[in-house]
Amino acid sequence: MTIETVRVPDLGGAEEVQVIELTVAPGQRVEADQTLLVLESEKATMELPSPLAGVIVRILVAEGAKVEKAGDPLIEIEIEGPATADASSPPEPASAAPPTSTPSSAGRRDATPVTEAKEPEAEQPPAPKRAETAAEIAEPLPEDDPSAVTGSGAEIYAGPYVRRLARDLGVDLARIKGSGPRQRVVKEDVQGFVRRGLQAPRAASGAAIPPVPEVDYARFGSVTDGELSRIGRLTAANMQRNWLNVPHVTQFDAADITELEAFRRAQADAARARDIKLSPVPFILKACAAALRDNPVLNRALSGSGDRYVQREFYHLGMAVDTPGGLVVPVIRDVDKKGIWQLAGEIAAIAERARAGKLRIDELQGACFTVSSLGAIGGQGFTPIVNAPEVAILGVSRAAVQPVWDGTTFVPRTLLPLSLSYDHRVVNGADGGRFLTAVTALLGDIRALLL
Ligand code: CAO
Repeated sequence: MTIETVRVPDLGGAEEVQVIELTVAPGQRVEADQTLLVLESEKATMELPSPLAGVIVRILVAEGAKVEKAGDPLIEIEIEGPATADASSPPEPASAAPPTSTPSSAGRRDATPVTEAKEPEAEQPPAPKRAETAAEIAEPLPEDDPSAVTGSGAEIYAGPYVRRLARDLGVDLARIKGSGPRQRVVKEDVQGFVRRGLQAPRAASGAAIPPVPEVDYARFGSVTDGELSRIGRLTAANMQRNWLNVPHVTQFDAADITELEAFRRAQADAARARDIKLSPVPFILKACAAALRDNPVLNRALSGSGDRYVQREFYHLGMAVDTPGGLVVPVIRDVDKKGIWQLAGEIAAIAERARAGKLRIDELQGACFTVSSLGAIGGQGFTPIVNAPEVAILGVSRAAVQPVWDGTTFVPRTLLPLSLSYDHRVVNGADGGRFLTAVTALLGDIRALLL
């Protein structure tokens, strides 16, 4: 029988160290690396693992006891096999390297820091204002927030330092899910709780936007994580800004493009000769420019203060392009002044440059209105988000042949689903309705585009 003595490890110079939890009892069998007890200093909480498998013989410290110096005995274990040379020897003096979780060549583990914090004075939690406690400032965690807890106070694992910190800040530890071993609440959990509460918008007025809870999806299955592309991050910020600032209305209609499609097909040879692909998109841009001219409200931009507008007298249209890096919206200038072939050529060229990531900044600026065409991809309709300070955007879905009643019988017609979203601060429903009716009429009879 060999008795190993587990001793106080090198604590990296920490002065006040306390045994905050004993996780084993005399007579208990333990495996190598199993946590025997938890030590806590003002800087860190650390688990002390068993160096080898064996049976606990004696525990030489009590929970709450102060640990005086490195090398003091803590627990005796009867181990299977010969003792290791250094298992019972005192660790290096406090000036040596801090504890590490890397097993030594003998398979022995030193104390594992669960949390390593900066000096308390270097990272003080934000001080609560006036008589308010941090807990009063902090928003309650949503019930499905994984960091919210439902256990009673009696089940809370936290050391005296953390309890004191929580008490000083007015934080109820029962509301915090610990990140330490056995869900022990550590100093960083309390600080994070207070920080999140301070950063969260106050809900007192009822107007704040509640934050979306962070979910640990790994609890439910295998996951990987990744970073948004630069364009993806910009798009996310723009979409959120536009979604939050613009009161949206979306109106739906369908243009009968049977004749347009017949005309487009009839241009197949001419398109080949010009080496230009002729899709419905240039016709749609052209119809939008004409409808904007006749419905100038949709060609306005609202001032930041919201009490003035700018009436644009040009017709530069943004065109959403799906690229490998994300969504970009280059601008086709003076659409009203250009013919269908020129527009088709420009659309193809600018979409190609967008996909190659070769757009210039000025090619992304100055749009009055945006067209987002998902027609080549599919779908029957969607609600596009206005690209503020523009006040309207047209979503185009996939055209399909449908039976249409002509007064006597059903006839097959090619219908193009359109959805117009607009900023209801600037555009009234009647304005939107007139604009969309104009677009459908122009696409239904493209001869009107000549007028
Ligand atoms: N209904 C049916 N077919 C359509 C169509 C529609 N509404 N619109 C285009 N098509 C057809 C075209 O005619 C073409 O078919 P043919 O070769 O047989 O003629 C095919 O779809 C491919 O078109 P395309 O995508 O190459 O070219 P396009 O001019 O239609 O569109 C562009 C150009 C840049 C708008 C498009 O490629 C694109 O990137 N769309 C995505 C926009 C987007 O992501 N919007 C969402 C923004 S919000 O998240």
